Parts: sequence; C-alpha cells; structure tokens
Amino acid sequence: MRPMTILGILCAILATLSPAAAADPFPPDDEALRLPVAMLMDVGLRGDFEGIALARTRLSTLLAAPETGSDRSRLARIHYFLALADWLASQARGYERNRSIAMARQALTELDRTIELDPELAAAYALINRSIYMLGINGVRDPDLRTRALESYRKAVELDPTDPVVLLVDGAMTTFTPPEAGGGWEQGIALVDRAILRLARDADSGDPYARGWLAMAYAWRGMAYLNTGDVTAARHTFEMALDARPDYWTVQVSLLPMTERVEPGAVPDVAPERWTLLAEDPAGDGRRPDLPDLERLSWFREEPSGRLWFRFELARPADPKRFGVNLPFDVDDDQSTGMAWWGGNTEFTFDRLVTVWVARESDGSYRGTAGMADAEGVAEGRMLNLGQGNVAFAIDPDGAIVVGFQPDELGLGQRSRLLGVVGSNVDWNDVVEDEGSCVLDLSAGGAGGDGQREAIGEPGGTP
Ligand SMILES: [Ca+2]
Ligand SMILES: [Ca+2]
Repeated sequence: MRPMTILGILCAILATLSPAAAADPFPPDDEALRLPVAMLMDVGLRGDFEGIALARTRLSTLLAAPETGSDRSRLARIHYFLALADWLASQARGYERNRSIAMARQALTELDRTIELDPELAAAYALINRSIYMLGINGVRDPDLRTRALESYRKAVELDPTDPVVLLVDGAMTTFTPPEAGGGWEQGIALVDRAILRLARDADSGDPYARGWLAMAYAWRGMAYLNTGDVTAARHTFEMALDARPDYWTVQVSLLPMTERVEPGAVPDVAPERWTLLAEDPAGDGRRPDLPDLERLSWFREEPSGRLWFRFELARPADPKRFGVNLPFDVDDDQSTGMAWWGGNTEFTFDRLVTVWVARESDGSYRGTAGMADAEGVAEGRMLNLGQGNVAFAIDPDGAIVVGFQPDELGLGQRSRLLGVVGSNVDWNDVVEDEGSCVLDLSAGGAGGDGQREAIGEPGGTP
C-alpha cells in the first residue's frame, strides 16, 4: 500500500471518529459562506434587525449560485444559516411580539428544509428546539410544538452530542430538568462549559460562527448563574461575553445591568388595615413551585409624599436571596396601544413598567435591576430607561414583597390598568390578573385607608 493511500484511510477513520467535524454547519473551507456568515453573526449579536435582513439576502443568493448547484449538503447549510438569521431576528432590538413570532416560525420553515436536505445536521435540530422556545416566550402555546421541541432536542443529542450548539441546548434543557431526573444548574452549566471549550478553540482560529456562538454561550452561562443567585459569577461571565463580542447588545443593555448594585431604599411601616386590596389570585397557579406564588395584591398611598406602594402577598414567604416583581401599567387606559406583556396574561398591553429583579449578596447588599421603563425602552431591552434607583423595595415581616415609587415619575394619571407579577431575579412565575387587568383609581382613595376600600379595585373589570 502506498503511503498516500494509508494517509487517506487514516483520514477517513479519523473523520468517522469525529462526527462533529463531519456535521459542522460551518465548514472552514467554504469561502463563499464565510463572508455572509461573518456578517450575520456580527449584525445578529448587535441585534440589528435590518442588518440581519441584509445578511439573510446575501445568504439566500448562494442558494442559486453556480458553485452551489445541486450540492445538497451545501444547500442544507445555507438553509440552516437562513434559519439562524431568522432566529436572531426573532430576538433583535425593537422587539415586537408579532414580529418575533413571525421570525421564529420562518426559522422553523427554513429548518424543515435543512433537515429535508441533510437529516444528519445536529445543529439544525438544536435550533428547532430554540425556535420553538422563542415561540413559547412569546406566549404561543401548542402541545404539538412542545412535543416537537423535545423530540428535536433528543434527536440533536443522538446525532452529535459534541456539537457546541447541541451542547448549549443540552445545557439549557438540563438546567430545567429536575435533579431527580438528572438535571439541575450544575449539570447544565457543565454542558455549557464544554460548548465554550470547543467554541473558544474554533474562535481562536478565526471562525466567525464559533466566535458568535462563544459570546452567546457565555451569555447563557451567565443567565444560569443569575438563576442560581450567584450574581458575582454571572457578572464575570457576562464580561467574558463582551470580551468575545464587545457589541453584544443583549449583554450590554439587558444582562450586565441585572448584576449592578442596587439600593433598596426605605419602605414605610404600613398598618395592615391601611392597604387597599386590588386583586386576589389562586394559590398554586405559578409556573414553578419553588418560585413566588401570588395571592393578593394591595396598594397604599403615602402622604404627604404621594408615594405609591404595592404589596405582593405570597402563598409562602418570599426568599430574600432572590426575588422579582413587575408592575406593567396601561397608563392611557387603551389596550390597543403599548407592548404585549410576556409574563403570563399575554393579552395585556402595557406602556410603562416598574421592575424589581434582585438577588441578595452574602453581605446583605442587593444586585439586580430596580427602576422604571416605558414600552419603547423595554423593546430595546432597556428596563430602566425612565430611571433607576427610584423604586424602593423590601420583604416585610410577613414575607410579602413591597415596592414603592412616585407615580409622577412613571407618568401615572388618576386611573390606570395594571398587572402584578412575581418571580425570581430572572424570570416571572405568577401574575394577577390571569385574564383582564386590575384597575387602579388614585382619586378613589387609598391614602388614609378610612373606609375607602370598597371604592377601589375592580379585578378584571371593564370601565
Ligand atoms: Ca397565585
Ligand atoms: Ca395567577
């Protein structure tokens, strides 16, 4: 046997031993694909919706390029990158729910085409899982899609458990699997770390696809740390994401601010009878049993400051280590304007948002996000564009979460609609009202608490 042939056989054996190399959606030798993919990762992480559309157009011209011809493997990869463009577009700046749903659905169409052409491309199945997850975030509830998300995840792991995108999805799925079924944060983070090792190596050799995913992998790992309440580790990891991609907008604008030091401010002692009940919510209807479950939402107006306080009574006392509340307000009392609320009761639209998402450090200080935004700010991922440090928060002796702010700073008029939302420092878990909305009428009372209770609060009511 001549040496060249031996070498050929060795290469063939090595190739079969390394399924990831065979199934990498971004073959390093495909120069025509390199430029539009580099552009896509660039604009994608900047959250530039128009830029993504442009990169997509460039990619789609390759479908009909003479060098592509009827090369099914190459066609499959082009469709994969078109799907990746759509998936990135579904979470780009200027978020709007219908746009996000349309983009995630378009990604699924492209992925169907991808696996039709190459049923072995593991990353495509991983992206199917993530695209359905995006639909879920947008409030699309479909049992068939949920089944498909699970099947795609399993298929991806079966085809290539070492593909970095598959490892990331595996990490995300494992994180949300109960410990008794082999899941948990540590297991999830370990899988993400394996993805990071692979991606860092490829990124170092100049692979733009790996460099983009490396930044996303750091962001995912940081999110996992946020979920565990280890905000210091989260912050460190988000900084690594920015090292990989300094213009990674989600990290810059939304994630890193979730690790900032926040001052809780002073919360007054309010006698129980002075709170005015706004709405009640069933116990046990939260998404997860380990996170806050809302039972009653009440309010109180402090005089003479005019400060407005809300009290979130929970089925179990709040965990001071990590908790979160939101108050999405419809300040113009017009449900046809504003942004669709994402955290349960997705029919409700808001135009102002109060946010407190915090984790308590071992020294008693808080890190997280506490402040106000309008719908335009939230669509840009800016949860504090109307101010930060202007929302006070505390857990009272009964384990209820209390937040307060100046209604003028939020642009509240005499009458507004709102929801009360509770969860962790990262994620929502329960909402009141589950349908419709609460009505807050400041003119009707709540200041002195003298016999004004019956005048307030028409849970779910219409004017
Ligand atoms: Ca509840
Ligand atoms: Ca509820």
